[in-house]
Amino acid sequence: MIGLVKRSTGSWYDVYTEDGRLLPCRTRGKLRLEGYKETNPIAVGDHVLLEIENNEGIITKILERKNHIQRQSVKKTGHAHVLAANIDQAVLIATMILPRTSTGFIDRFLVTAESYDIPQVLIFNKQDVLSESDLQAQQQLINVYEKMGVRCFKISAVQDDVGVVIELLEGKTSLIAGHSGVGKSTLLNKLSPEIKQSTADISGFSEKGTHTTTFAEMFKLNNTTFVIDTPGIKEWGLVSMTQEELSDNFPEMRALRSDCKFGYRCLHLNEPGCAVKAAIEQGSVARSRYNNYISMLLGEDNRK
Ligand SMILES: Nc1nc2c(ncn2[C@@H]2O[C@H](COP(=O)(O)OP(=O)(O)OP(=O)(O)O)[C@@H](O)[C@H]2O)c(=O)[nH]1
Ligand SMILES: [Mg+2]
Ligand SMILES: [Zn+2]
Repeated sequence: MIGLVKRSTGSWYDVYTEDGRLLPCRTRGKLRLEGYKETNPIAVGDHVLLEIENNEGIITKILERKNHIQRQSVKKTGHAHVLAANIDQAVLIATMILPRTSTGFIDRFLVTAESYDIPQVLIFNKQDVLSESDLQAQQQLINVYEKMGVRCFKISAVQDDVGVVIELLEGKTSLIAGHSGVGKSTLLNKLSPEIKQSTADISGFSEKGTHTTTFAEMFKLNNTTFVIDTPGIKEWGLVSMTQEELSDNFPEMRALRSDCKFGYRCLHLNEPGCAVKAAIEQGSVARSRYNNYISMLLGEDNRK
């Protein structure tokens, strides 16, 4: 029987089965997926083979992944943690305040998803608490990201009808990510009466950085629509890629690469005839994107 991993605690798993059940499962022995070295061999979203014994499943095999998204362990142990497997889109919930999401964090997230060929969406939450100047700063960001083809939405998960989000998720498996306290679980709870994730109260999350959601968990909205709530992420460690690969994961820079005099060897630093540098002067590549690119390239502050 084939199953879909809904939740993993490391020692046991909740798995949706083909015949519509939700079963607690264990593994027998050590399972490894060819070519992976991460801390968690079975991830949320994995398709697995199951044997069923006394209403409990035994996972006997992890089926090949369509894709996965992982981030480097912040402790730099060389380990990577797979956040989820087999996803159709990566949705980042961002907030201008309470807490503030930096463009560095947004860009690291987008670059990572892009490097796995996973389409990205940005949802700016907490519209109800934004001042006039927050709204302006937010609009500038949205202009930057929409121009490069990332869909952006503005919502208040506590006040709005979230129909637009439901539409965006329909028929897909979506990873929902973002800093702790941005409202991931609050939003998901609104999508279905069956989702009852804990959310922090206003005082709870703000300064202390405590995480309310501690495990990634997938929820089924209907037979073809799944969402994955994830624990808040403080820092986003970039997975390793070569210096030349990095700017290819900035779509607006990738589009200019062949116009650079040095082509694929151009790192868009101080090379002559660099089309990216020219585009920044003309305003068609955002300076914030370029600055974040440079900081990732030079490995400065690489985990923010
Ligand atoms: N004002 C306002 N508060 C919101 C909104 N969305 C969520 N909140 C509040 O923000 C706090 C944190 O929300 P959660 O849903 O727990 O945040 P989370 O992203 O799941 O956090 P972690 O599970 O720790 O990663 C709660 O007090 C929510 O009520 C919003 O649109 N506006
Ligand atoms: Mg949460
Ligand atoms: Zn260049």
